[in-house]
Amino acid sequence: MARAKIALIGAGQIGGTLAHLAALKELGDVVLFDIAEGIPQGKALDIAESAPVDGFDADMSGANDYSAIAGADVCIVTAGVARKPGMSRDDLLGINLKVMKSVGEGIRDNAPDAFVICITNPLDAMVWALQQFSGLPTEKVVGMAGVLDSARFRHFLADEFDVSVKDVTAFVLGGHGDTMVPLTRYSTVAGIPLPDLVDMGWTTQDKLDAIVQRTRDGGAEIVGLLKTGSAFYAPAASAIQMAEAYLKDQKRVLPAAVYVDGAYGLDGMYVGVPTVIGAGGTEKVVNISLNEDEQAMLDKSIDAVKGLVAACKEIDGTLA
Ligand code: A3D
Repeated sequence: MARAKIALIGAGQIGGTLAHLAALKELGDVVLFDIAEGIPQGKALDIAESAPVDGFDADMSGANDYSAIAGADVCIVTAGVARKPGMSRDDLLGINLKVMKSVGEGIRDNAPDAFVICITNPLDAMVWALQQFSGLPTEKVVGMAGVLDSARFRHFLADEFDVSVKDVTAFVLGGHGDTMVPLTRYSTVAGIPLPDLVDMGWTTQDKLDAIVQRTRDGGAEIVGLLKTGSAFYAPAASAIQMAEAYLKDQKRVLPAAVYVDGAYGLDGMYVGVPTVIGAGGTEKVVNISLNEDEQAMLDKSIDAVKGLVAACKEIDGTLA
């Protein structure tokens, strides 16, 4: 069987890391695409030259023309600009919306059967715009945020409890932003929910609240340290997990920005919820029951995403 083809739209910090991870995991042949001349070609060649050392078989190429992504099975989109200190994700909206238009059209014309994973911020609005501009089915266009946000939550929890990250599961709902909803009730250490661990004296409610806030601010913490850009290792690892779930029909249950129509009382919008990812794309939305507080936090997050989508429509009148 022919190898899968993975197109990476945007060959910046995340794009380069995605290419390296996809190659190391032998997920398929990789095409890096960018408007910057030489960058995708240079990164592709550099990674190809590591293949004899690491021992992977994957063709690596770079391009500045959309024809190079023809027939891609997966497209991962990081094209656009990233945050600098002092900027919110929402500050990126105007610039990145224009980028989503050209990327969406490029995918529509060259890789209409692909599973598309958007990473560009502000995530929930950009994945919506990308689906609109590309015209691909909603179950084939998804946003990466929840895997990263819950990975950050898991890392902080494992640190606090001094246990393996492998035994910590975490649940994050809502938009990718300051209003995201880390759900402690559905987050566990080896199946034991976090509120029970507070009762067992493993941690305190105050410490847990601080970890929840640190998770919400996780992106800004990295931006503050790096100063010249935003996180890229963990975002890339998270998107690769989603791409692998699709390519290998793993039916992974992962939090992601998916088009929700019906569940959670929503009538057609992109927001972060748990979803099953397999060969059909986002095959199912997992509709969990929320208590009053959780529902209120989710509603606030949904309102923030709706505000961003409305801003997109104001900027680009062709968006319905
Ligand atoms: P960066 O290293 O700047 O790479 C972006 C690349 O996009 C650059 O190489 C640009 O040349 C390229 N580009 C710009 N315009 C176009 C275009 N029209 N067509 C093709 N390529 C273009 O950024 P990065 O890789 O660090 O981050 C990429 C995006 O991911 C940013 O919008 C970040 O805010 C976002 N991001 C999202 C998360 C989430 O969890 C959702 C996390 C981290 C970063």
